[in-house]
Amino acid sequence: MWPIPNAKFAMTNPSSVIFMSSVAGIDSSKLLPASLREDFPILEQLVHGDHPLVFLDNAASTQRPRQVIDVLRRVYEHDYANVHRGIHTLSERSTEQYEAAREKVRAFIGAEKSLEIVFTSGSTAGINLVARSWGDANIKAGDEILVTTMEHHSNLVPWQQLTERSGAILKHIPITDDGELVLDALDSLLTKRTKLVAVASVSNVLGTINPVREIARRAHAAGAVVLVDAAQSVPHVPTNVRELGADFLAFSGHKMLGPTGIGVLYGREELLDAMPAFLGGGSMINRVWPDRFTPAELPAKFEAGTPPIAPAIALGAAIDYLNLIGLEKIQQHEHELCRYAYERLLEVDGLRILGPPPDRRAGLVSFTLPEPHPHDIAQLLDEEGIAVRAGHHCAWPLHDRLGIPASTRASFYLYNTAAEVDALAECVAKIRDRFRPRGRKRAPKPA
Ligand code: 7TS
Repeated sequence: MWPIPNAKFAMTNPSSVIFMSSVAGIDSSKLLPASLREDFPILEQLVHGDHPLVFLDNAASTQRPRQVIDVLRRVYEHDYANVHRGIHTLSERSTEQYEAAREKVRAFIGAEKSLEIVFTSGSTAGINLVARSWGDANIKAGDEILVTTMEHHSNLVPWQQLTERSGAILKHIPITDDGELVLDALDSLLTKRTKLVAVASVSNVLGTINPVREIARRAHAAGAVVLVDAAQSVPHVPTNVRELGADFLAFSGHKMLGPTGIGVLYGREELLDAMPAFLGGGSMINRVWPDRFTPAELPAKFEAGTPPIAPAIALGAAIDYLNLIGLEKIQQHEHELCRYAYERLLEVDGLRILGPPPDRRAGLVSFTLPEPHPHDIAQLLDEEGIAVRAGHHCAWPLHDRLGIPASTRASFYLYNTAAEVDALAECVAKIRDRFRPRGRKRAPKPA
């Protein structure tokens, strides 16, 4: 039997007995110890009266352990000053820790050099940087940019804007009804005119794990550059940019236990070097005259102005925390929770899960019910203390393709438990029963 995740949860939730009753379908040897929840103070609270918070909105943003919060506090209480400017003690301390964080990021994603790591404010900022700097310099009318039907708007709109500016053409790798890429279409979609393939490594709605390595291999053979939107993969699965074949790769700190306002753009040195500076201002220059400037070396060339100093240092602490637990173990934990959620949610009559089966997906489950609307489902779950996201999840074209206006999404991270999956499934079943059209009986369970 799965151990009670924390004593408070079981004691303060009268219905937790029900939640605990059906955990036989889970292999607890594959889960992380629930005691690590003690590192996350925010998870200890009750919401809407006596409901323990069940936080299943991690694909939107995760929570932070004390170890990360403590580093933020230490930096501001002890070490903070602007970086790469002062010769004084605090500036030197700040600069040293900021650059140490860059080195941690480099090692975490297997980049060759730390000058290939550009600190941004998040995935969106990183992708826009590439679209503006690399895109404006390299894309012209008639060129083609290839994305997929399942992209988050952050990896779609910047390319739409680039095609508007340049007269280039945007094409999409289609998906199957199961939410997987139709790789066979790649051969005809990749042409001599394809200059860029921009693809999410994991879909934020379907959980689909895309075959990025294979896509990159074929894109490179066609002479195209590959950008990976890794917002939903770097926090959850071991990543090696060189093995993946990524020329650019973007992700966000707040989705991996770090603060908001910090993200990373990895770019191959050769590409970053050849790109014009994007934002202009302090720090990104080598020399300035009244009428011109020369850009700084990498990565400063792309870090104009005062960067997110404390958030970058705290991102380093988040990486330390993830490394301590081990990304393989985190991945296995999420996979087991996701597999279990998949199984439990499918017990709910009429519930449709979007995307591929659990063995081919990352740790999130989006679903719809015939009734009520996903927003109502999310609100009713919230009343029970369960935080999920509802809507189009910034993937409107994907929802159009699936023929639905919206979906409800539960997304897991290292601190979630099987009991929380049970809480979700029990509440969704209750909601389904409440909204079942009058006179309709529950369909018999399959034998
Ligand atoms: N790419 C993907 C695949 C994402 O899931 C997100 C955020 C982004 C890019 C943008 O990241 P940001 O940190 O720059 O905002 N996804 C979500 C989500 O699914 N719900 O809220 C934000």
